[in-house]
Amino acid sequence: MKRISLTQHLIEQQRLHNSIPSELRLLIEVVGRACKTISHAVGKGALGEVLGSAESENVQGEVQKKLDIISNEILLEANEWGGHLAAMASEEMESIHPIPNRYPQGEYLLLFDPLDGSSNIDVNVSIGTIFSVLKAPEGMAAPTEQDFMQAGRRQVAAGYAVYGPQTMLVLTTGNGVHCFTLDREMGAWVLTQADMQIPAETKEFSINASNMRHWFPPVTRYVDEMLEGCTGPLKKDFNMRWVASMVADVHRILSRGGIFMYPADSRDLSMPGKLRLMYEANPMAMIVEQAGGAATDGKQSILDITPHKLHQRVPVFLGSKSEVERITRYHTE
Ligand code: P6P
Repeated sequence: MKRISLTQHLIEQQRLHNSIPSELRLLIEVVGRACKTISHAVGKGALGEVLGSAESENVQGEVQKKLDIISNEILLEANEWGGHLAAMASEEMESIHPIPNRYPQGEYLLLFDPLDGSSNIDVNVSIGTIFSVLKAPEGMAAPTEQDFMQAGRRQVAAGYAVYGPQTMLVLTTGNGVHCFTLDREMGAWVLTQADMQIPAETKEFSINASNMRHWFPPVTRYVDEMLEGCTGPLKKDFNMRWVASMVADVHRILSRGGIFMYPADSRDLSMPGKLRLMYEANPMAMIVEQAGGAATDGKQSILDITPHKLHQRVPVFLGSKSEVERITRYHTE
């Protein structure tokens, strides 16, 4: 494959599809640069005094890791001066972060989970940054949380960086999913896979099986059938993977197929599942659908859900289309 940079890719995509105005291209390049800085901080580990927990909790009531806060700050500082954004929202911040008055306000809203999978930071397992881009409503003056309450179908871009053996950036602006690898010597994102496609069939599923006793019947039926393997109705054996880092699990699924599940369960009906709609489920759902896969909450496409709260949770079933359709069918039967 011809090795082109993120910038050249975005400019060529703009010529092809007229879907990446210069302000959006600037936004994506700024986020890409911020992810390089996060990758550098993450890569230092103990040498950079960045491991372990901060003395604080986030809005989810989760203890924040030092790198959660560092990554959040990196994204805020990288994006607030460019004039392309009206406001930002983050898993690590209770309310939205309007662009300070000293900077020009742009037409985009940026949402992110600055460092997803942070329970894995201190044990050197892959983690990542997830981001979603919406357009600010026409005529919006001072941005409010309500301006962010747009269905995932309205995202103009979505992506993630995965900090693993390689640092990679996976991106969609609505015309396919494209993957870049960080060339550390040049400090540049280089296109290494265009038009990623998720295989429709798979033999691999991802779920935290320790929650099995809390699952609702459709999930229990679906997983039981996979565990029965070639002796059961599916007549083939399956494999299980659970990294407990959504970015790592989704990247594997994008690369070789699979189904990722974080269902609601009987423990707390007010918190359906663990993953957040606006900056985890929605961006990953756009990426997966653009790669020929599917993403539902068990009933409908995640991208069609009308959001009500910035940090609302949603059950997630995403990946190989035939498998997502089957477990969704089990929920509606
Ligand atoms: P559990 C990480 O904290 C995260 O939000 C996702 O990245 C991951 O898929 C999930 O939670 C892991 O949850 O309950 O298995 O620890």
